[in-house]
Amino acid sequence: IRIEDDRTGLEIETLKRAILDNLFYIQGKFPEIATLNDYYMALAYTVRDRLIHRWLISSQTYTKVQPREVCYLSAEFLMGPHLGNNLINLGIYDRMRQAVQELGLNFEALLEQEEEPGLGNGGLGRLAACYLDSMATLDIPSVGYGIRYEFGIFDQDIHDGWQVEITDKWLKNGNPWEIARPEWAFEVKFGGRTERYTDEKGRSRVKWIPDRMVQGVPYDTPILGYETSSTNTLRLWSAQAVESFDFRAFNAGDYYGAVGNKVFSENLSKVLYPNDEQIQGKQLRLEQQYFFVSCSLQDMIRTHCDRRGLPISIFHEKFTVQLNDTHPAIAVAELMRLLLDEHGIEWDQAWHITQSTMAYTNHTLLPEALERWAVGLFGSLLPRHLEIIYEINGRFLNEVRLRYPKDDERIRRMSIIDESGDRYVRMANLATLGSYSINGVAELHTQLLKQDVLHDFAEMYPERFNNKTNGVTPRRFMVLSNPRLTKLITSKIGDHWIRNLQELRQLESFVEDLEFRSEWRQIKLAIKRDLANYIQEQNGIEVNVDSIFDIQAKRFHEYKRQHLNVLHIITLYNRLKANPNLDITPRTFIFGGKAAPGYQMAKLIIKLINSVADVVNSDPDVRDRIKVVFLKDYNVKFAQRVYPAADLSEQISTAGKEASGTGNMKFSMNGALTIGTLDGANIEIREEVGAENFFLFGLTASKVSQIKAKGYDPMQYYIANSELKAAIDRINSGFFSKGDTALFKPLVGSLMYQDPYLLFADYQSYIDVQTQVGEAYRDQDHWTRMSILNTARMGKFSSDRSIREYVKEVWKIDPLKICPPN
Ligand code: 26Q
Repeated sequence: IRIEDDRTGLEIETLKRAILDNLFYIQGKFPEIATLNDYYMALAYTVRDRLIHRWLISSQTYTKVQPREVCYLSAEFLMGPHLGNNLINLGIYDRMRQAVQELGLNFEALLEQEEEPGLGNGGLGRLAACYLDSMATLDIPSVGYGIRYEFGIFDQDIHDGWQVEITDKWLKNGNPWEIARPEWAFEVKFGGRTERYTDEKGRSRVKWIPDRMVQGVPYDTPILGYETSSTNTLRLWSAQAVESFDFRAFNAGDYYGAVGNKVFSENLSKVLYPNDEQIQGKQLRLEQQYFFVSCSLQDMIRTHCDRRGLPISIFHEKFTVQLNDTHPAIAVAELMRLLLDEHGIEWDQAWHITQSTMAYTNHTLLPEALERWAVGLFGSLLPRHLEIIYEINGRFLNEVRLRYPKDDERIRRMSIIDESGDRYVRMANLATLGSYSINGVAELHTQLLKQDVLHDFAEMYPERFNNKTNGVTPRRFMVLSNPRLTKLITSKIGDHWIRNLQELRQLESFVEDLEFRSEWRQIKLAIKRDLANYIQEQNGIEVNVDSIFDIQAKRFHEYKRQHLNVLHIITLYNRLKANPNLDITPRTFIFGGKAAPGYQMAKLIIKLINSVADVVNSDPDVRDRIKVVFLKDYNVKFAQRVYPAADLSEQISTAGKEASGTGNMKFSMNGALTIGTLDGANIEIREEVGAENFFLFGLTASKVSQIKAKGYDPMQYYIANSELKAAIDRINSGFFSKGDTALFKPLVGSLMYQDPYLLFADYQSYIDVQTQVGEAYRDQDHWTRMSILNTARMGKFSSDRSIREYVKEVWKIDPLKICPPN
């Protein structure tokens, strides 16, 4: 017999031996006293061992072949748990389950044990994670660069209906997936001043004399693709004090000063800012951005020049940088600085290299979410970068003047510096100007981007603008999260759909198969039962698994309009109170999501949902026809259980506000129907699944701007619509707040007098279509057909398709096959 190596073997006996070996030698425990976490760690190391060989071969191959690579720069990577995903991508999920069970352990409990790395807020961070999976799967040489936050997105608890934030200590039990590489650290400078000098060739150069310095230490996580050996790197930077600085202060006798410097330095990567879509201009945030961008660019240049021995002049031929929103946009100025000041390259060549390297993805049209930094703050932190930005801007505006003479308004709009009041650096303008490609994340979003936020740039450089509709990875959001559906699909069409999601189309031919429909329905029911049990345990609420599971799970924001959903609930409640025998289709309304800690209105909407839940769930008149559930602490791990359980997915943002949405895709892939507006990727989802399999309501984006331009008056709707009025009055009366009429005033007041997201204008249309949903659900057979067709037609929304488009149309990179270890 042949005995497999404990670190690489894939047979069940080998896996069992390896787990026990890691328990002994890594965790240092005998089985008798090992905790669940010890076993989780032993299992995780067993999986990691099997990644490492592929990982080393991958980097060795990249060093040898010197392929063109993409570096995905993102302040957030919302990875979710690694264990299950790595087992899927290694192709040993079932075998490992077997091995674990033969050791007498509970496989599900071990998967559940992993603390998720929540290093992101929501869609943007999760998109970066899906793209890493697809880049590895498609054999694209790539690196993800970001920040190793010690505290990720906060954990959410609910006290008396209110959100309470708890620090996320995700590293408390150690992280088996990362490897620290202190030998590859870089220094990052802050503050101080610049000096001009003449170099040995007599050229005028600039030196930056900082007043602080921080070290960035890389922590690497392997990212294995599905059914391939390509294993790329997620490299996250952790801030550490620079030793020499400590010693200087220490030698001068200033021990406390030295320790203070250490504290300052390590603060940098301490915590993820929990805001999405609303920015505050905090200095620490800019420090974080510059910190990880500088480390990443230095790392690329070192790889290029030192490890590969290539000239800096062809940097842009070997590297392209994708900027995930403007959070890393300082990269434009930093690469210029490195080329000019550290490598002595002339301006024009440096600008050519920079502009040929950077590509920028925009994720938002909301004006309040566009990043800008006060010039004073910016200049005191990054004096050299401000000089460089002024120079870029001066040269650029000269071109604009040549092209559009005497158009001062245009100059003001296009300037990187906003001078309309206090002066700000506009990061979107910097990113746009510094990039060879600028893209939006859904067709509508790209169109509005070109029409609106970046209109002048799109007019001047139309060829640089393009659309890349978002996608999500079917490995995590179907195979891993929905094993039952995966098994059924695979039994009918084989398993190639996991790599080529368009093959799901073959399911269309099973729509007429009665047996198949019945299996489809039973699977959805079984998954709903699981979620119902969870709800019973967590919330103490009993829900009817035959009711419509109507789910809205996403960050809380007024533009996403969770409160429109609440107005529907209250409307149904009012109808039931008025007519206790009303025959309505039973529904379970499920919400999940976090609010930014400083966003009072979003927090008040959470409180409203929980207040309505308390009343509705305990009112005997309702007779269990409607239930309202708020599931706390919605994160990636939990989302994987939620998407498969939905009958109805709520995608109800005001048209023109949601850049794309990606949760909408995850729901629909798992057979939920969507109720949604013509916003973001909803439009394209509806195009794919067919209008007859999608519940559309609401104003279009152009109608929304028209109405706003004419002067929108929500009060007119309130007066004219008795059910809307009754719903609002119900909240106002204190009915949901134990008589406290003040509690929801800010929310109701905002709706009645401003309603910036047009809830009132869309209310009736929403209610009407919800009625159609209720009716459609009664025909279970027809609903099942629609559900199957949703899954069958979602192939476009695989992140593999998005990445293929980036590769072909933006990055121009060739795939590089990695030889499997023998
Ligand atoms: C910026 C500056 C300071 C502090 C925080 C931020 C910040 C952080 C995160 C701003 C925005 C975000 C996140 C934005 C986001 O998630 N946008 C979503 O991106 C998805 C992927 O493209 C889209 O599908 C969503 O429509 C979009 O809202």
